[in-house]
Amino acid sequence: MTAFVNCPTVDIEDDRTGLSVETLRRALADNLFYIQGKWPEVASTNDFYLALAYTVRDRMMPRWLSSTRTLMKPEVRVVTYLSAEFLLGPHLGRNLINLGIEEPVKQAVAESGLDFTELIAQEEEPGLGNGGLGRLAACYMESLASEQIPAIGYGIRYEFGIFDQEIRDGWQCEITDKWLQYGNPWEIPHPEASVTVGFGGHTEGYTDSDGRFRKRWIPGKQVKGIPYDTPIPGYRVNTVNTLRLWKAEAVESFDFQSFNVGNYYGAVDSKVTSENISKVLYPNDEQLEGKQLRLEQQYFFTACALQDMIRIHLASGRKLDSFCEKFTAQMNDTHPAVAVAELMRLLVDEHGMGWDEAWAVTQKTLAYTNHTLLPEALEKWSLSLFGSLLPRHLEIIFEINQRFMDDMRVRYMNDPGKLAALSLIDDNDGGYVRMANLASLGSYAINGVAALHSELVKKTILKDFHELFPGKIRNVTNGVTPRRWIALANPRLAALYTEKIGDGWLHNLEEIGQLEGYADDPGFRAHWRQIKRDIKQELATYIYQRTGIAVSPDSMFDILVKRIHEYKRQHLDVLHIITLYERLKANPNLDMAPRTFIFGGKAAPGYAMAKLMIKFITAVGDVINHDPTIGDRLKVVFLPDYNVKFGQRVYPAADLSEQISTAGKEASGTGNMKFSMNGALTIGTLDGANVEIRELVGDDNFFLFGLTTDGVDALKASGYNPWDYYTSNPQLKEVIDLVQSGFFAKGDSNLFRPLTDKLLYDDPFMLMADYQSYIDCQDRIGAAYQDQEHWSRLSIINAVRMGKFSSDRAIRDYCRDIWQVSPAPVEMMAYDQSQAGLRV
Ligand code: 26Q
Repeated sequence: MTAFVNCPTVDIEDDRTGLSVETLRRALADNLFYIQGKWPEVASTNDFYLALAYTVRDRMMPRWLSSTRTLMKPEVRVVTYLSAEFLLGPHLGRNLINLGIEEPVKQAVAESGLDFTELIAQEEEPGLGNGGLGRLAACYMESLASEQIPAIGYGIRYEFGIFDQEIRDGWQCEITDKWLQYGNPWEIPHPEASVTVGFGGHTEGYTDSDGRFRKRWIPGKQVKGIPYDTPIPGYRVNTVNTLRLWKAEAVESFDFQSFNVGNYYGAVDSKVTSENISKVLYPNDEQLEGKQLRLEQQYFFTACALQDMIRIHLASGRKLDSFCEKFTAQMNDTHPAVAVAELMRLLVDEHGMGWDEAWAVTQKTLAYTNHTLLPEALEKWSLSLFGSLLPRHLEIIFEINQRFMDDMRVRYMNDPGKLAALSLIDDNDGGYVRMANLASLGSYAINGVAALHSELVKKTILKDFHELFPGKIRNVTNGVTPRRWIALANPRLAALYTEKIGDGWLHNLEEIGQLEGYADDPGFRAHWRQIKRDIKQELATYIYQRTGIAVSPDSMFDILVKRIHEYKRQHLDVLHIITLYERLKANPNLDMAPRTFIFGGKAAPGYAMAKLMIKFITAVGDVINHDPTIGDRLKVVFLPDYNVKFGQRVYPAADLSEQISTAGKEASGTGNMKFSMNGALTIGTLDGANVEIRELVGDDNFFLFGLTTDGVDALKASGYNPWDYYTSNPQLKEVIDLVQSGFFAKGDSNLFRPLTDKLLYDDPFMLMADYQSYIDCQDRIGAAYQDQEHWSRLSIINAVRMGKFSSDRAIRDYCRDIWQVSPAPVEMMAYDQSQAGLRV
């Protein structure tokens, strides 16, 4: 078992680490009995799943603890990833692959009379994220471990993650995600490592024993942060990094003072308030104005993380002036940007460091990743809310800003426009703290997430910072982990790759490029098609079970899965569907490639237009799917509750990947990479990472349509009028008219009026302008699909050119261009059982 060569504890068939089928079988039985406390006869599937999970977790332990010891060594540099979201997906399958123990475990499960697939399916995924940003954090944690980079992920252990979605009468309903209700075997709480975080109160000045004037913060309330650690094993290496998520609890279970005066309920109330902080994940695209709890969450996990890092650093015997040598902390968007003020406060107020030195340390520790250009998504907090919750931090931010503005006044000769743009404070409407400006100033590096996006960051939202600090804004194009998105999601494709070129591609995805020659091999193409056909059949079965809609695996699977948002333009896809429908109605004998349109994604609960878009998709589907003249030629499916687990089923089944955002709006996209890696061709705009995907697969292999970012800007500048497109394009007019007639709404011509009105009279995302180009492109795709040999060729070339989009490459880019950190292979430290229980 190559995976464990360095691990002294596993040469023997220890019951907790042994890997023979017999030992694994016994361990499974023991865990069921001793941990679940169940006889097999009465155990549920979940009990067996938990027993299996503990069996696997035990086998990670020696490496996990050795990795933690490695990270504590004073000379080892550590990356910390600060993120409000980690959208992990199920652990079990990934852990088996990365530890290299899938085969014996499968066998042990079978010999125990259990169904492996059923146990895998039992795992409730931790949905601790909204979408791309959270999933990126999860891919990066996995690649950091696989690249043997010592790293800690810091975030929040939400009790309720992203809501579960149900579709009732075509509308989205939100159900609380109770992911912890049947237990979480992957986490280990460490109450002994708890920290305390303050909120509210006031600040006061004092003179310290050296006669220096100092400030201190007297918080109005305190909350305890308890770390829950989850192991993240790298692929076939000893490194097992830690994801440390914080749960909020009251400092004391009861406020005894209130209790003693007879206010029992009041006392419990304050406990409840503290625990609210880690209760629920906020959906994005919600109006944030005045959401105090969200700011509390951000400060909570950031403060916990920084205290933890300082503890680790001091424990290794070093001083805080070298903190930035030990750690680099990556801020995943501005959600942890209060770290700039908190690190200053810890260094200056708590540890007595001088301001200038503390600022230098802070600026050398933090780095910031931007994920959006949408102006409405840029975080800002009103001074009144910020000041009441974090009074000392607001003072620190004012101080940072004052010094910064003083410098800028010298540089820009009082150019008020420049100063206003750079300032950390927005002076409108009572004043706001601008989190992107705070993060940009307090960091040593800023990066965008795709080449185009990084250029746009420099040209738009951070233009003035770019001019001031040339070279500070870099690009690191996103990536996704091939272990989850190929090996786990698409085992048939993985087996084909390994059969042809060995399994090195799992470490180094660029190796799949060697397969390109097979695109010309008819036998290989047939095999490729067969794999896709089998997976489509499986998805068809699943669709039927979930929705009762029968779809044909011989139709083209045309898939759009991602959060529902106007800029992502799911409704443009629907306009195409209606166009095809009208064509078929007008000409029932039309020769066209049959298509199954599959949608998935959640809408923010407060985003009415996004929810209407879901209803629009389902309503159009209801009509078309039940129209007997259409048959298998068009089917429209909205699959409820799109999540990571479900993503693993759909990416491998796609023929066509829809990446159709308005140019300049999608920072990168990562679904585009997952589809392409699994052999789907892309229809897309020149947006986000689509640009780089197209560069690699070549113009002939990518179905491009729509305006470019420059085209969008120019059209807007020239006075964009969507109505003109409606009146001048008969096909488009017919489509919109049909929607407006109430045809898809049982005659209710008002239901979709907000949607069509917005397109006709405002259309900020320019669907009307891109419609014809989209339809023409889809027609080319339909024709290309009719020639299956040709399509397979394109599909193969497309997939094997995706090497660049491994998150391993992205992590190596971060290590080299930003973090200045190198791999630190973990040396296994012996766990001597004969000494266990002895204090040494
Ligand atoms: C902010 C404040 C308050 C409440 C919620 C939020 C919030 C939460 C999540 C704001 C934004 C998000 C998520 C953003 C996101 O997922 N962005 C995506 O990031 C991906 C990874 O870089 C990119 O590929 C996508 O293009 C980008 O949309």
